[in-house]
Amino acid sequence: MNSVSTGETEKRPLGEWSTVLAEVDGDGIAWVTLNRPEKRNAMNPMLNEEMLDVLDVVECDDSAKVLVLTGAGESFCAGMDLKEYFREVDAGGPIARIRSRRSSNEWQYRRLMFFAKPTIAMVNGWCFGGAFTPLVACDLALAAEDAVFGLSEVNWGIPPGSVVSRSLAEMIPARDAIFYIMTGKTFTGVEAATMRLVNEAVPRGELRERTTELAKHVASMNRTVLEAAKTGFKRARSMEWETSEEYLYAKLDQSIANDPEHGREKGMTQFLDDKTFKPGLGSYKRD
Ligand code: ACO
Ligand code: V55
Repeated sequence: MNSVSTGETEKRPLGEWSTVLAEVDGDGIAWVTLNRPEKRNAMNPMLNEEMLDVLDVVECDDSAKVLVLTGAGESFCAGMDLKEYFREVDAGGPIARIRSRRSSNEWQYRRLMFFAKPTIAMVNGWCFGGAFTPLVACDLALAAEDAVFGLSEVNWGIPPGSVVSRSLAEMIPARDAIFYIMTGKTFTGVEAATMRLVNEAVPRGELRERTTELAKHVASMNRTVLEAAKTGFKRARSMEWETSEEYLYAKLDQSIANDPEHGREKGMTQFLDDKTFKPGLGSYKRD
């Protein structure tokens, strides 16, 4: 998978980074490509620092409606960089480790999980260890059928650290999670879809096209509502029922108040008065 245009609309760079490629296309899709193919896109401290900046730029750029996270070459992401993130940071002492962990965790789940725009992970190949965190943090995920996943930490003499195991617990059944965490065995994109780690697995040759189709769909939707809907779901998961009711109603009212498109009002008018739209047959007509 490379980032060269394949019949899609023209892409504009969002900035210049040494380990990440970020471009936005004419459909409002921000393609964020982890770009260390010679190291299988392993996450080193430089990539972690740069991703913080990339996420800021994509979040603030008005032309970007949806973020797609993928990897250059044959790999999605080979996890943490064993040399630069573990060995070299260890040599730098305890403060170096704290700072390095901070930028890593900051982008991989804190920023990505509650990103202000919809996010899609496009798992084009290898996905190991630390890569599960940004994968789970993305709202949606598609994988190549032959992509290979693994919690390889046990092979390196460590249990999964950071929020890797927590991320798995959020997304897949405990039986599957514990099996792969304890054995370090690999599984394919097809198996990842079966255990619902990804929404769908598609043949490698169709992955970009299918992702573009899904990304265009969410890019065309009401952004205020999507942000409220996803944040509502992700935050309410860990709340008491009573608190979640209160909170989700607050999100609903906030969404109505903040929606410059007045989607609710428009939809109601189109259904109740004009009788020009039925939700089961498509979305309401925007201006
Ligand atoms: N950290 C550092 N370097 C890596 C990593 C990594 N996680 N993964 C790959 N590389 C480097 C290799 O050392 C090699 O570097 P070199 O060319 O300087 O020797 C280069 O990337 C290419 O890797 P190969 O192994 O030659 O590529 P291949 O296509 O044969 O295999 C694969 C790819 C399967 C991803 C293999 O590299 C691999 O198993 N990597 C380790 C994956 C892993 O266990 N990650 C989890 C780390 S622990 C954690 O994330 C918490
Ligand atoms: C992992 C990831 C980390 C880390 C230690 O198992 C282990 C993965 C994202 O950072 O600091």
